[in-house]
Amino acid sequence: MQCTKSDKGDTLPQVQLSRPEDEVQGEQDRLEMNIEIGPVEARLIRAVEAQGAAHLTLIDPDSQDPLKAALVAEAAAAGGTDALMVGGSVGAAGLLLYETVEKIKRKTDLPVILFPGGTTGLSENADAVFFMSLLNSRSTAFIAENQALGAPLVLRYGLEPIPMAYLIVEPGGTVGWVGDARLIPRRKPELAVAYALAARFMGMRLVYLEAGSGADSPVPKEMVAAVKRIMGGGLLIVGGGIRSGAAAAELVAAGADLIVTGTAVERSRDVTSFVRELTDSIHRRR
Ligand code: 1GP
Repeated sequence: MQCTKSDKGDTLPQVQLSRPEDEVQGEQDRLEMNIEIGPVEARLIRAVEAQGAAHLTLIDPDSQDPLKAALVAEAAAAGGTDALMVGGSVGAAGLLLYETVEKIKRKTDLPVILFPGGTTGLSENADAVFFMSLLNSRSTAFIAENQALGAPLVLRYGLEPIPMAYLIVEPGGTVGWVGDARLIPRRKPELAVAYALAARFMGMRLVYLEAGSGADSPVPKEMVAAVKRIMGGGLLIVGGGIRSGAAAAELVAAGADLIVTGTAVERSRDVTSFVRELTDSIHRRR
């Protein structure tokens, strides 16, 4: 560490504020690239185009140890899931998150997309991040502040940001409580449409309708259909409480492009068969 004299003449440690030029240039290059659709988002789009819909397996690092998480990911990949999401509302952070991603990446080549609850949900060894704003939160922290604090890390880590509106529908579960969401009533699809339209006008390419992990029932299909009508070329993600191929197929028939399942996959005794049931039910159903 270099030392320098202060005005008062004593010797102070000098903090290295500048970073190597090649690192900064790397960030500049990524900044140019990230303005457009990146490789992971492009892969999701291609999967939806080719199969009619795609499936994402959500792994919460807080639900099992990293090795078990990696085995679930490997089994889900064998069942035909299209990508992996890693994150959770509580405890999906730090070393546990890093090791979970690390072990998953050793077991599968599928893209790993972070699903963060805040800046601590970022990990540099993932491929991409759902860079999302919880538009129906009462708290500006979940709409814009966590995003502002996390954006420089996303750039530094080289994660692909996938711009997404996150909308929480009744009952909302843990994430609804943690995210201080003004839950969209299940019988008010027009409110979900209004938020989704606002998201599109703000340039977000994806909209996620979330009923909350472990919800008794998924987002109503009438709401999915109403939102799909205004999505244009954007992708509509639906998750929360989806427990069977039949439920997933109904949502895809209503307009969901991407189906997320977490709890049911993690609890399944035969992850590969269960994910195969889900993927067989949604692929080429439209
Ligand atoms: C939660 O939508 C996801 O964020 C997945 O929900 O755990 O109910 O599958 P489940």
